[in-house]
Amino acid sequence: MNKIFDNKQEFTELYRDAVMSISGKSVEAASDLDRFNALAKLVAEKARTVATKSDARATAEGKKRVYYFSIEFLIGRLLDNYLLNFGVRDMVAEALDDMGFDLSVIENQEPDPALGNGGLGRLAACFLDSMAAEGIAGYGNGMRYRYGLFKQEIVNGSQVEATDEWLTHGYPWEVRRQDKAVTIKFGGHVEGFEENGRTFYRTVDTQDILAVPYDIPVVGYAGETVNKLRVWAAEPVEEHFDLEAFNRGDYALADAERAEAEAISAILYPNDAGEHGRLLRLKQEYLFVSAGIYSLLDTFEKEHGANWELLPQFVAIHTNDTHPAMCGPELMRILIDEKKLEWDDAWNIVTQVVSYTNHTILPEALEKWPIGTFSKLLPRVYQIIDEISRRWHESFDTTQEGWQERLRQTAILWDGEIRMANLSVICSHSVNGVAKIHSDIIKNIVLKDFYALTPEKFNNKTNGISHRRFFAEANPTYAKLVTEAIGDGWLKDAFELEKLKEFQNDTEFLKAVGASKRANKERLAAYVKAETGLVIDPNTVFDVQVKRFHAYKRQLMNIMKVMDIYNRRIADPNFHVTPTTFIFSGKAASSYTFAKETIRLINSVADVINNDPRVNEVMKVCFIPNFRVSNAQLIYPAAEISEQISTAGKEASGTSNMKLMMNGAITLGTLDGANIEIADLAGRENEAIFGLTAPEVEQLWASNSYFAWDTLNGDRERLGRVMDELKDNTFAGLSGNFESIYNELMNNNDPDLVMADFRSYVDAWEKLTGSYGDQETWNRKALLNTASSGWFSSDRTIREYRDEIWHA
Ligand code: RUG
Repeated sequence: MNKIFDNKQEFTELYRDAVMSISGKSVEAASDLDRFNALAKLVAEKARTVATKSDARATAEGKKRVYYFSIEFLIGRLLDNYLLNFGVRDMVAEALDDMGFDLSVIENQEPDPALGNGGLGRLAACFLDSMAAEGIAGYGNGMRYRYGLFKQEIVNGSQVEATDEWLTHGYPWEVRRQDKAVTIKFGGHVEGFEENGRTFYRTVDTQDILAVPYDIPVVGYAGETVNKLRVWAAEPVEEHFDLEAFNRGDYALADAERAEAEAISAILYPNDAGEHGRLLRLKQEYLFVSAGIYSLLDTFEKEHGANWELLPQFVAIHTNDTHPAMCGPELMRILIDEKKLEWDDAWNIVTQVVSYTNHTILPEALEKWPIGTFSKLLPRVYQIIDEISRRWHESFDTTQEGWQERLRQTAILWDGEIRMANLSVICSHSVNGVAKIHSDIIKNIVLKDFYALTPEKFNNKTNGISHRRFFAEANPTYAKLVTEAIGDGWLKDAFELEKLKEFQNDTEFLKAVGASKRANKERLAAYVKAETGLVIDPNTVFDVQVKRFHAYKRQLMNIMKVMDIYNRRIADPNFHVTPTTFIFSGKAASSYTFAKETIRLINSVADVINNDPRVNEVMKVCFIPNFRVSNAQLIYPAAEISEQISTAGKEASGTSNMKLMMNGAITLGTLDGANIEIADLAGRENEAIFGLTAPEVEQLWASNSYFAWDTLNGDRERLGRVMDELKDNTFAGLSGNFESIYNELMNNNDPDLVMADFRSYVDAWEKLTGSYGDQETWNRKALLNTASSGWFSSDRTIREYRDEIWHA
């Protein structure tokens, strides 16, 4: 363990100085924010010192460097994590306590940067953590959005979006690297020129933007390796402040150029409904791709000279989904136009360096760009894509039967659009899905024509999570219990959690597991009370569904279950309900009406149920606003039921399922995404599996044999009642009825099979909660979930990427 402070005394002296230097005050007189900034600055400085050594070691050892390109990095708060990874968390807490301060209060001052939407962005952050823990020279490359994903407020039950101003008080972890800024060229036109008898191309009359990097240290567990996350901000190349306009009082015009440039990195995922927003998104994608590639080539050239043929030996570029799909064409452009390589040599390099992860099979989430928009913004990149596409067509063996259909499916340019997933596959040497079932669906359905052509490219890498952040850090009471039982080796090697199986029949240990869950429930209840005013009872089952809102994730089915149980209890006060708190949290995209209506429905049902004394003893509904990494770390440890109820075949993997499993929640889920692997590892008997399977769903649609109306008519009493209540004012008190949800289901034949799975879901829930009374058995299941969860550490996932994709 590379401890950054030798002892309490050394830390205390350094810390007092740090507070004085940033605030000009003694630690006693400073504010909590000052105390946080000083501590973060101190740790960041130490981290940067280690980073310099890690970097020098990578150079000396000729290590291959891995660049993880992602438009999202949902890193969460860093201070606690870095104290833990440097092995000084307890010592720092004690030293602060001696000075009269509480570490957790100081940590709560840290902004929680929302530089991502959900699973994809958090996965990228977990991967950074694990790359550093595994000693890989691995770097994140992304965007520094001035405003992260919106802050969610709930007003009259509805989601209202507010700006996420995470940089207001500065961000002590980042360092601006003006010296590494890169000029990015947009627009203009391509012209050819002759040099040594060869024709080369360049883009002229461009609008240039400066991409300025900010580096954030990534501290690996044990503190031996510190890597970095480099995020790019857009700025004007030169200041063109219009003094005349300013003196006229036209301030906006005076600084118009800066505003225009900065807009590119202003916000995560600008609303892509209109052409304007989409164009901004495309600019973002190109900016972080181009700047990232220039930056990594610069490092390569310093280490290995202009020996570009060595690039595959020393560099891996991983593209997280299709947002960085331009990595292939942009690297081609630079190698051909600027490094003067021949096409075939450049292509050989690119296709050995670039790899791609697919995260979704939903057609609407597979990116496509209109050729017109794209070629105007990036004319030379478009030419390269066009040439890749031409050569792809040429490579087809037209004597083979069915080649036309195969070409149609795999084409890059089609119907006036650029298909970014196809581009990614063609430019990559490896294509992976994120759970076994998802990788199989990719191979057999979504990308089956590519799979037929190059089966060797395709592989599975089931997702993972940082067990240190989401277990050790988030759940200190349980983690302490585990360490007392099996030692702390599991922090490094999560497979050691397996040793907990020895305690499955130890009554006292199981009681302690239950007690730790209880403490976490109390902690969450206090948070909920402070945030929303709602009082929830830690004696009830905490049933949790926390994730982005999306129709296929079926939060709707969950709240319909709550409505059904409510109806039955009201009809019959003797109907047994295991006292439960139904907890929801998550954001809906600002333009996604159905998802926003589902949030409004949950809050409206909550309003009725929470104020109905007839059911209050046995049920409460709780919506926790503004789901983000920091409150997720409070929610997962308190959960007893993990709701993973997506329509089978639609959730690529899911990762909250893993975090909840690790924290001892029992999965109530469909056989979808990584739920399947969870059930296999922990044993079906320790989860509650229900519903249609992916092949059954496929068969249902293929045979045209599902009729939502028939399902409704077959269950008028319960399902019919719930559906009627969407329109009959039962839950309209807060802000009206829910016709749009009703219509979406009934007019579109229940596209996510909510009604088809409704009864088996409610039955499974009743059976599961019915067993809650036997606490020993319940706690044993919880323990076996934790004990089986080591495989879901992102350390394991990263080792697979390292060995099978990056060869680093
Ligand atoms: O929806 C998927 C999740 O199933 C998955 O666990 C996560 C990480 O692999 O990625 C999510 N995802 C997919 N986020 N964005 C997309 C499509 O761009």
